[in-house]
Amino acid sequence: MLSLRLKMKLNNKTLSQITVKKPDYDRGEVSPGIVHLGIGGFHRAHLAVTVDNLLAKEPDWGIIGASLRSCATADALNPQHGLYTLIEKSEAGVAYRVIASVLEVIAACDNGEQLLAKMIDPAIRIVSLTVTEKGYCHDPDTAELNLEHPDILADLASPESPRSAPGFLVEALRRRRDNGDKPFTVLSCDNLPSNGRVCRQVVLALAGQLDTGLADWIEARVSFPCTMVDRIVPATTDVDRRLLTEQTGISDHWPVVTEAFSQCVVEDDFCVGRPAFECHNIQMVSDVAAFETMKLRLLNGSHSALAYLGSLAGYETVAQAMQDNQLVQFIESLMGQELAPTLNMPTDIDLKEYQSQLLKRFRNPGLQHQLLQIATDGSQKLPQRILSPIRERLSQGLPIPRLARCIAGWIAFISCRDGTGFRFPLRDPLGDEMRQQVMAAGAAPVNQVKSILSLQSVFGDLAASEELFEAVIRQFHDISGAK
Ligand code: CS2
Repeated sequence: MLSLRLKMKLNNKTLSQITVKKPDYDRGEVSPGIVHLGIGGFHRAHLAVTVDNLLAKEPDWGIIGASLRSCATADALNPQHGLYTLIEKSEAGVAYRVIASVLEVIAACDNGEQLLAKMIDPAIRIVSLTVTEKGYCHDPDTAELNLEHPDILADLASPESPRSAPGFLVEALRRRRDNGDKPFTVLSCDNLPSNGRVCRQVVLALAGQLDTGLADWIEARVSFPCTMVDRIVPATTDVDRRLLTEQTGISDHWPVVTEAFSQCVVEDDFCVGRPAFECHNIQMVSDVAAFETMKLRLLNGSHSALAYLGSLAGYETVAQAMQDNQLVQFIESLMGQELAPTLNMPTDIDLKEYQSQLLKRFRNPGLQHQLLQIATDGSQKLPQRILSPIRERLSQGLPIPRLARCIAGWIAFISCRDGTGFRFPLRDPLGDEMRQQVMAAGAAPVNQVKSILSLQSVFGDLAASEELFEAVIRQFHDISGAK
């Protein structure tokens, strides 16, 4: 009976009394081997779970988490000694599991030096990252470091007290080199094409501005494997926390909600060793590019399409939008007609099966995945999800009506107004600039579309494409007429 359950705060002392699935190893034996930058839900539902699976055999791979922007995760998780509950929602119901691989969390905005001290400890052999697309401080079109980014300017002015993720990596690697120590592997787990290579490029560019010898050392000694990491992780809500307590007795400030599905493909290139990931459902390969492009276009591209078109249609969550037959048909044909044909997959991958599995995952009613969560940072996400396939198809003379509709949906999402002002909140590093552009453009749809398509850092060569403009404006009229 729910009301009879005792409410128990999650921490090392109460762990033995927790009745849900929990670690099969002694936490006292675990020592850190990984520093993770950007310890949000995505990491805690993914790499941290894999590490939890392997700590019984390899206890020297514990995780020190770091948040570069906010103190919230550190404030919630440290009193729980890093413990948190993974809430897995699937057709089979809800499964709970306590994850113990995170040993501590550092809020780097207040304690940068503490984070650097951990990063230069030679016991740390991997520094992994989920800092989102914008955390790489690069130009989304060219993937080059943006030397005018405020955080990069700050890091160039005082490299010893960095602010950005590339800044922390460069400074930690500099100190390791100066100490005569080995470097660490940098493992990017973000949704970027060739994420390892992008990360390497921004790190080398920043290091090169500061100390060319350091850039050479990093180039020669540090590996930056690419990864494809996939698991849908909606933001946790108070309702999730309450239900967790009601159903398990666990009082946890920072649980993570996710689906049962999980996939990870990693390039096997680790300069100072790695855990036996291959024994824990991670596919170790020599090249992840095909997997990465498949996921970025079919999953993330469809997600972005649902986020903008679904929000415009009045839905709040992915599962709700997936109840709309017209939208589902659109997503199916976007994937099948315009995205899948751009992919070149190994023969053992069944793309049709992958697409139907995605539709099923999107329908998961347990997840409550907010469309507005996915709609954030469109300027950083759409280049790899939608614009790269557009570029490829246009160069082959192929039609792009559905891909153009995604861009038109994004522009409509940015510019759409209701009685009181803009209809949707816009969380995007270029948000203010884009809103100013559409306001300056006035009410004419042609000008609104042009104002966004002219963003060079997002559209690159496509900014000048008449074909893209024509295709987008047609869809924009269609969407506006349908609203
Ligand atoms: C989503 C991703 O928010 C978004 O942009 O498309 O976070 C997506 O849920 C994950 O990549 C799934 O692996």
